Amino acid sequence: MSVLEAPAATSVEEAELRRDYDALGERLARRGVAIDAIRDKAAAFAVAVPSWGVGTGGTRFARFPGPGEPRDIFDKLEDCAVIHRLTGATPRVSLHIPWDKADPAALRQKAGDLGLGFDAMNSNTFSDAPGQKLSYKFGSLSHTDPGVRAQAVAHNLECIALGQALGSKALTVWVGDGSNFPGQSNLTRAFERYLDAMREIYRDLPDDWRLLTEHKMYEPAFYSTVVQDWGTNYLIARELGERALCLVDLGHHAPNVNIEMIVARLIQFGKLGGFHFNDSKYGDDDLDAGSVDPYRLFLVFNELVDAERHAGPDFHPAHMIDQSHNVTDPIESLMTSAMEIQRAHVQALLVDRGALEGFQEANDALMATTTLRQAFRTDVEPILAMARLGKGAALDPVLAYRRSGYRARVAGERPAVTGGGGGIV
Ligand SMILES: [Mn+2]
Repeated sequence: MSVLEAPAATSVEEAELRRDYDALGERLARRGVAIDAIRDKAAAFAVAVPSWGVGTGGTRFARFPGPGEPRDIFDKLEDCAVIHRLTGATPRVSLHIPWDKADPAALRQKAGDLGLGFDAMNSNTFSDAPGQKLSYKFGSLSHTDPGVRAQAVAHNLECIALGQALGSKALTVWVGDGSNFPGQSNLTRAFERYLDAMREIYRDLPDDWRLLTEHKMYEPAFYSTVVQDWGTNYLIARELGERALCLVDLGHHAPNVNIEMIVARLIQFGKLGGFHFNDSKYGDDDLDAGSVDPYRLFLVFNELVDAERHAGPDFHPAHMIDQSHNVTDPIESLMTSAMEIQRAHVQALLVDRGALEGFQEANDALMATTTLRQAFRTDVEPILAMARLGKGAALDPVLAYRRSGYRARVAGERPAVTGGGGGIV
């Protein structure tokens, strides 16, 4: 088994970090912020890693696998463990079925040995599994054929059963259902069929589970999708019941859509279930979180931190990464993204909420937006590094990973793979 331990910080590194941290602490104290409390929240922050993210994703055109690609879910869990050991921020893995289907006892054993747990289960009715009786070519939960719908429902129930054996507490459902031509599908009937199928799944959802539905405006269907936007997603959650919540994948919106406002609306009506974090420039690009527009990521967390002040104990939206890595080492991208998400959270914690509310009440637009930017501009790296130090993670995870030689080692153990499917969801 390939396990990587985070290298201990040298005394020089630790002393330098302490000086940076103290200097930042002094600045924050002048703003009335106690840095240790922020560090503790940073240390408690967690985001789940997608099992499909540790392999090279590829695009619709090609896939260029790197060395040491994981061969199966057990290799994937080892790579996920590296990410968590070095960042201290990713204790759980989100599985995709049937890609990760395996004996639950073996999965539990492996994850336990690696110090990992399982996050939301993801079903797959957007592609045909080998040996599958009926095809999802023309849809799954909304298909015109009741036999296909029944097969898709049964698959989701199978995901729940496996998740229960693994200690998961949520099922995420994303369907590629939709149409490519005007007139191809009756928009109302398709949504009715989808809702009826989802009701069957929801009926069998364990009492302590959440059902997360994920909207996406286009692709693979390019004219219409059945669950195309947050409004439809909200309708689904409202129709199904209180344990049905909306999942927001940052890449599943039209360019320039105000995602933080969608987040605020879903929070206000108790239907925000969680996130698939990534970044994009044009569409569902699945780029690394915070790599293109870190300010947007910060603005999403600004809504979450604001909501936490008023929310009850049930407010704990799921944090998951959903990216596709084409030109980087997936482990490096996932570590970097986990830290960028953590950074956005910490920056949002630094917003002077009292001052912001005062400026909003007084209609002082300039000072209100300046208050947000003051928090966003704060270099919180010493806080993140100190949180990692306290957890025995690496001060500089990417540097530690490169020095470890992990990729070269697993490349020797895992035969090179060619081609293969994507995993862009
Ligand atoms: Mn997603």
